[in-house]
Amino acid sequence: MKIGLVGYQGSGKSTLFEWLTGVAPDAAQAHVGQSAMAEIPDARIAQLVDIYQPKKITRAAIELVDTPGLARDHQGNAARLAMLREAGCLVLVAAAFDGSDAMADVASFDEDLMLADMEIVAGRLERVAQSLTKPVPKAEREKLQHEQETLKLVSAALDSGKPLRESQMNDEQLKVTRAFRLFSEKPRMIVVNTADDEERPERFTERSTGEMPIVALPAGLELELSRMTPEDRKEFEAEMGVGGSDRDGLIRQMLAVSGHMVFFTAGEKEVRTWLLHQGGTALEAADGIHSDLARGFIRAEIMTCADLIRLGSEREVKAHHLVRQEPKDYVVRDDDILLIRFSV
Ligand SMILES: Nc1nc2c(ncn2[C@@H]2O[C@H](COP(=O)(O)OP(=O)(O)OP(=O)(O)O)[C@@H](O)[C@H]2O)c(=O)[nH]1
Ligand SMILES: [Mg+2]
Repeated sequence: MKIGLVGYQGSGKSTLFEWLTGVAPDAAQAHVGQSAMAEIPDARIAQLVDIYQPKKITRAAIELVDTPGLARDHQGNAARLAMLREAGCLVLVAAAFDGSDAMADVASFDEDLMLADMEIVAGRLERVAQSLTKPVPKAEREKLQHEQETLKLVSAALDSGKPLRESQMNDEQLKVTRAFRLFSEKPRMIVVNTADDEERPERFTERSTGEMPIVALPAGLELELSRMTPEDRKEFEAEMGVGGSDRDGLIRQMLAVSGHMVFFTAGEKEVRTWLLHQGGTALEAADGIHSDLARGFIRAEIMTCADLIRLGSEREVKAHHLVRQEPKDYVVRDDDILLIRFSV
């Protein structure tokens, strides 16, 4: 699952990318963008490891994509965003140092997303219109006409300056727009890259909403701190009166904004977290592990991390009748440990 780091030139995208992934971006590749994985931290993993002493620990990861900086005059930005068509969410990195106005960038960014969408929609409308001038079977013609109608609505909404996530569309129309993976429909969050000596980061974060979470941190300083030895870091932090930002929390927030979550599998062989989209079922979870598990799915045996950690062993959880038997369509929850029973 991809998460795009986007923003205007020099806002600190590559700095944030390196802090979150530990991979230094290659300047020679900056114009095409690059990606690296960031493991999703979870404090529960260490507790499960204490219980199972597994041979192997595997954490689910998200793919972060560092993209070329957007131009403030909007020229060429649609092409720069193109590599993020498949991204599950967009993280706007907005500079708030050296006199930059981060919140103005947020507004400008929405415009760029809509401009990119307009290009995509206009291109498709042209092709649809062309197809309709030729003889096509009736069913195909009706499908194209429906698509044309929907795209015209989308185009009108974008023209009036309305991002798609704010447009009211019915399921049929959403099906059409989703296929195009339009940018102004994607969930997004903001990372305000503050100056090292920012005194009131709340002036940004207090504008945070459920629709658009805002985090503020000094990315350059964080990257420097992460390169220090723990001793040097402690000394530096005490001297400068700074404390590190919550890197783990930020990665988890990106995961949540993208509409995903993790579930667990646990045993003596391996303790592991897996990605699943929010609202995903036991069958989809099984399929994520291996398609054989989905094909031969019988049931999922589920306990929660909370119960296991509280009671200390699987045996105790069973003795308390806290292992549930769940069917294919069970909606997996954040704290669930799954064991999939299947037939081959
Ligand atoms: N003062 C200050 N400067 C920073 C901070 N973060 C990054 N910079 C500086 O801003 C410049 C750009 O940082 P990058 O991380 O390369 O920015 P970018 O968004 O990847 O830039 P492009 O890819 O060129 O668009 C560098 O000179 C950094 O040292 C920060 O938190 N504070
Ligand atoms: Mg960069």
